[in-house]
Amino acid sequence: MLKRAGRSTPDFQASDAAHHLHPFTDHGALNAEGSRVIVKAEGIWLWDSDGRKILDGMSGLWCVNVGYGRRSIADAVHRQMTELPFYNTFFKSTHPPAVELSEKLAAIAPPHINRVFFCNSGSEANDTVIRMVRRYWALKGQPYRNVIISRQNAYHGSTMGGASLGGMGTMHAQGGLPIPGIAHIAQPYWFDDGGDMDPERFGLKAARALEAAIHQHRPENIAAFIGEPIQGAGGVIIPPDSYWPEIMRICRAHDILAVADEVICGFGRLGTWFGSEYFGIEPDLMPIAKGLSSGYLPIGGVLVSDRIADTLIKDGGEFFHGFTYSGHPAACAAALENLRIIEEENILAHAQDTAIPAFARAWQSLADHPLVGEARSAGLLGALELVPSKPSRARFPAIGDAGMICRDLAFENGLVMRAVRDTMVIAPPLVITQEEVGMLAALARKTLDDTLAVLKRERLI
Ligand code: PXG
Repeated sequence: MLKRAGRSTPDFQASDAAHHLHPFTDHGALNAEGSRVIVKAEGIWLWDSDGRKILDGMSGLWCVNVGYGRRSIADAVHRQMTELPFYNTFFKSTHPPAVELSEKLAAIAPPHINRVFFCNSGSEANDTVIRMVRRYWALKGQPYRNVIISRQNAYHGSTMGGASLGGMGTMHAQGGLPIPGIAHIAQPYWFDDGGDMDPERFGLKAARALEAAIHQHRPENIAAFIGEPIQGAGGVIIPPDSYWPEIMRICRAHDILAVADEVICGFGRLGTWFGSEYFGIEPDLMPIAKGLSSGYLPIGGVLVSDRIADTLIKDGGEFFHGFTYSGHPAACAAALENLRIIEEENILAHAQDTAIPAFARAWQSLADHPLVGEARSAGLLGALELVPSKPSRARFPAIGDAGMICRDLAFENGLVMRAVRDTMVIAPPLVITQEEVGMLAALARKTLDDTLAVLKRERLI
């Protein structure tokens, strides 16, 4: 057993149960089992406090794009902490890491985007989106344009604003959400909602729900549409090709701002710098976080198009918004080194030419498993739909049981794979090698076999 400062796994677990409230956690269930204690990581691999090696198929939480163990990020942060550990970016101040990271982001963003507003997380980025979009329309003399349209089952964070933009019913049911002025339309989830329609026709139908919502809330009141290029936390929902072009056509036809939440899809997840590039769309705002620093330090931001930035700057006066740690020097230094690694190691090319094709083949090979109703992937995002009797797309009667069993067995087998209801999702680091993709697929197949055996034993199938 690996010990840290003389502490054993049960010791960590007892103290964790006594003092630590975890995010998105049923503490009764957690404390009955005890937390898994992760003590170190290298590349795509984690080690727990019992010395078990686990393949991290989730890149931490969809974020460790360049993999673990990057000494040069630690060194860059150390240098920055020694030189200037903190200074704010309010009150006419700035500092080199914030300047250099803004410059770099402007260079990799699409040509119509040249500015960034910094914050500390994806949730704060989306709260910033709400405030910025409404401020923009107020400055344009249309303050009544304040409705933002999002999708059911979207995830945009856990603050009051982020959770309101998100379309998670379970979150809305706690704490009186959503806040006013947010509307939700159906998601482009062909597997669950497509029925007999072919995916491309279904994609158009799902996009046209936006047009219907615009009319329902009256076009003159609509400020923006927000969507993740591919929904991550909702279950790696990959929209049909017809979806995003139609969404953009509708936004432009009604002069509505388009926001692409790039928190998961940004920074190489789909083999391109941004998910917007992957789908060929040009949004007005792009909230970012996660892969911006590969999770080494917390940092987020909103990439702001010239259209919006020019209005805020020229007509705006003061925008009363920001955070103590907006553009934190150490976090900016981590992000800069992370972006340097992505460029100098040609990680996007590795993803496009090697990792993604290998992953796509390996993931697709799981489609023949009796439990798998659909295996889909885009870039290094994948999902498996678990069903009781294929080819029917009907779900298990008790939704979520099969997914939870599969997730726990994956861990036992040494693979982190997440369950969203009965959809297994995966998002390995971009640096995964062909050989490691093979290991991932073998672990996933063994986990599916074990899950099937348990479901049969428990008479759930
Ligand atoms: N937008 C998107 C698209 C996200 O995926 C956020 C915003 C919020 O980011 P912060 O940094 O505030 O957490 C996210 C976060 C899950 C899971 O279980 C997903 C996220 C966060 C926590 C859990 O899949 N995504």
